[in-house]
Amino acid sequence: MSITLFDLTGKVALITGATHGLGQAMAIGLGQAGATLVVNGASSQDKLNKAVEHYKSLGLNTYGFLFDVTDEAQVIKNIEAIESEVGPIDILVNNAGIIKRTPLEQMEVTDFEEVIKVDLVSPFIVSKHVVKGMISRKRGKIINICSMMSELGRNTVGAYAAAKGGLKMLTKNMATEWAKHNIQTNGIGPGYFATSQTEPIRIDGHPFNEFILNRTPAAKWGDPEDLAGTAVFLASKASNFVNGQIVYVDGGILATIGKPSNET
Ligand code: GCO
Repeated sequence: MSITLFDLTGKVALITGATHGLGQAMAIGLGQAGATLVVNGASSQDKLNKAVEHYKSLGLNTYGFLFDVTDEAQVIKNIEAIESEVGPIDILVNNAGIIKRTPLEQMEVTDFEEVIKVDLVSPFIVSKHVVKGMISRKRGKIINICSMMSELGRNTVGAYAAAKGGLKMLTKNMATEWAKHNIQTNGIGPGYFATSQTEPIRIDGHPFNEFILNRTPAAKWGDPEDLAGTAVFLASKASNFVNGQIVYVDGGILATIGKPSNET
């Protein structure tokens, strides 16, 4: 098999929320496959600058753009700037997301709405404005970062599950509407990974840590690097006839009903 199937040389990849965590791990994978990286952050210029420096220290051609992915005016302005300063966006990874862990009956409506806005509405906003160029060029790759919560519920993450379940279906609809333009839209559903987002529920001795180690057939938390290969696959020629699929990188969680805690 020709390795050029996975070669991203000459491609421009925009990854939202890529200053740390899974977004950063996927961006590094895309960069190491040859893509020019455009990394987005929303919270601080300093954090974004540090991230861009880290990417560059790895020898990756990287640009940083600070904008709020939920603000359509900022999205329009920055996509125009990216396409004029860096080049047409070939690959879009909608990774930016937040989570709020609160029992539904105690959750403020404003908090619920904020999770939906960042995790579900922003992928729509960014994709709507990136896809215009992809349609005109008759090619593009869109990757939406879903979750185990695209398929399963869990106590206290109801807003996040609603958003990520919606993102799974939005991915299928993007695929439905845009495949005729040679644009492939798919999702990645990470399992439980060792990141800052999961730190509060991963510390040694936390009941959830034990639960996940038991619930995951691979019996470990994922390493963010474990996501890079799937991101490269879905961003490359190797997936040119793959559309509307959510690839779960979960150590086997969705494959199993689980086992009693005293069973090895
Ligand atoms: C949680 C976790 C999850 C994971 C991931 C699973 O509180 O259950 O943070 O949301 O981060 O989304 O796919």
